[in-house]
Amino acid sequence: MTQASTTAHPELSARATFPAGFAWGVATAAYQIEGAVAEGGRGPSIWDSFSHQSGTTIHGDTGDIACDHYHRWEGDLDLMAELGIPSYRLSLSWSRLQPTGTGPLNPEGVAFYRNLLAGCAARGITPYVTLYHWDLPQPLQDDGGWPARHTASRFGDYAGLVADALGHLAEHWITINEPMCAAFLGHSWGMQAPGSKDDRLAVRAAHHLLLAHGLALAAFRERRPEAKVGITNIIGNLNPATQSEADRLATEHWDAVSNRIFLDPVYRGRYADSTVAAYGQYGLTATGEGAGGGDLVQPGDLALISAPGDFAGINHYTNMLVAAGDDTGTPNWQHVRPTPSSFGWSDTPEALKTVLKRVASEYTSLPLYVTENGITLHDYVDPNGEVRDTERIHYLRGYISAVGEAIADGVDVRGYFAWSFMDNFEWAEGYDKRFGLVFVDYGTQRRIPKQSAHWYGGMIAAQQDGVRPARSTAGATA
Ligand code: IFM
Repeated sequence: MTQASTTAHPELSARATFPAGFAWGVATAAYQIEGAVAEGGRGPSIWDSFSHQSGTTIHGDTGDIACDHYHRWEGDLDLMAELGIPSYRLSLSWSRLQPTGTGPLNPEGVAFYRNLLAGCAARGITPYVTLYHWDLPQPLQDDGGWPARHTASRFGDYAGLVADALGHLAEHWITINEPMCAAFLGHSWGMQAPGSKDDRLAVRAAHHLLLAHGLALAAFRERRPEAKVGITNIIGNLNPATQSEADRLATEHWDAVSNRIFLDPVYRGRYADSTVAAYGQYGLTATGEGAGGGDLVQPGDLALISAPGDFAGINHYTNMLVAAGDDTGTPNWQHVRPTPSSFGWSDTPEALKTVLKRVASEYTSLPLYVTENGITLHDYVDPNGEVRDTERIHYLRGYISAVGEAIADGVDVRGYFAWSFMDNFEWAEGYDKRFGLVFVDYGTQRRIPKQSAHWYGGMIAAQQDGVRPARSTAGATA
């Protein structure tokens, strides 16, 4: 690990410390910001199809225009640089790069991302690139989607082509963002694309998303051995609602099917017994080796999935209390109160510290990156033209302090990416939820940095240079 910085920010915990070279950034994802869904040779993705079906998103919102980043990316990168944000996690749209999910890459798509990544470099911004953030090309969905094993192979092929075409433009590559959401929110809960409600499909999708990670990692190792590659998982902090045995078991179950199902295969090379107990009925086995294997987990899969990566990406938002459910066996959970967020999610930074310590002590000694963390609020532009999101500043101060304290306690965390750079299309919640540090007036596409954006830029400057924030952050200490 690199040497610890001695610089502290007056508004962070006095115990917080960050290593020199710590990556301070913001994050976005292609479908949430790009728009231009029918331009540049892009093909349809499952999110185009899903969001255009009636009743799937709030107000029928779609990502057709989103933040129009496809046309405004230069201004967006300029703003990022002006705010003093040195690292940017973005995702590539698979269907922009490979419109049908097979065959050669689309030259216009390659040019777009080449310019974007070169544009980052020109502004001194370090890109962290995600290969898959939920926008599967629709033709691959028509051919079975993630529940079909061959989709993982298609992803491995795509990753290899991307490594060849763009691999030299970024050092850090994230294979898959939050397989939990892609598998379960998309195939079991029906609230995200493709919208199925079938646990069997979700479990199959989960395994194939992990296999896709393994294949993409192998493709990068072969073609870009210098690249640093990892997967990003969303990890919630779970505690039993009461001391009862039933609530303890419900918490263990929820952990098995939301956290461990993705952590154990990648970092321990097998599915946990508790996960197999829950999903064996859908064909999930611990390793796929030996007797009793089915067609889902096959010999060799876990070796690919658990091949050593270079870092572990962690997205964290939720801190939940889990209670035993009814006789269907489905646990009940609720977010720890109070919940200032407009999603009902809590502002409880200790939870992130707990998650970081858990991953470091139970799963991996790889460097950790917090690849997403943030809060959605009812932000608005006030009569002075400002967006005073003091709750977001409070949230960031707490969570960033928690990361710094985890580092002080010995956890090797190398970066923190606020979700999100700007307000964007929040999936089924459409434009109703605002996670950005920058406010987007969707009607005019005007960008207005919120107070939190200035606070974050000032905090980064102080970490890097020992300089206190130049701009007043009224309300920041409220
Ligand atoms: O907006 C999403 C992002 O795409 C994935 N992680 C959670 C964020 C907030 O819901």
